[in-house]
Amino acid sequence: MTFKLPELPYAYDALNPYMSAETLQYHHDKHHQAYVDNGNKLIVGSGLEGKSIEEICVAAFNGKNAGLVNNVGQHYNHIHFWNWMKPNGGGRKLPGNIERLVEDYGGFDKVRADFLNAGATQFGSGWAWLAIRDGRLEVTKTPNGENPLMHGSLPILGVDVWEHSYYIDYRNARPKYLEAWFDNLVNWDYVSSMAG
Ligand code: MN3
Repeated sequence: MTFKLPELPYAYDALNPYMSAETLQYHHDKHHQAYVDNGNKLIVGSGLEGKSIEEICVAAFNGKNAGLVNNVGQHYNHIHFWNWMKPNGGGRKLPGNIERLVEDYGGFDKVRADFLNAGATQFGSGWAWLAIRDGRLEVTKTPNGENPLMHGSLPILGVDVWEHSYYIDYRNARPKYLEAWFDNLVNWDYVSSMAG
């Protein structure tokens, strides 16, 4: 497959004041584009050309192909990251399938606290996640371009904690970024669609 940079699903300034147009321009146009370009180079001759992006994530991780793990992993992560956000997102009103997973986990406040803590404690670059394993919600974190697919669960929400995602707007205050992101930007309908 040939990887392609998707359009942002909203205007660059749509997520103000929680994520600036400048952040989105660099993050989408430069960083995500670089993962797409590197992925297209690295997939050639890997034997994985005909696979889906989800299959490539898993096969690259199991085959210890670090270049593909990070670049195709990041492509997958960012395709969804743009959609995990929307203007006027966040809030405590959850779609039914997500509400059930959250209640089973221990409630909204526990999910929020564990997710923010996972993001704050991921050392260096990476992601914090809500994922589904064996029908139940789990909160995880992964380094660099890895994602829950590579660890046997289904990602339904992920937040990018690479500095390129928050440094322009929040400088070193990663916990502040995580709170603003979770409370004001999360597109729960997209989370719901990923949970099936
Ligand atoms: Mn990123």
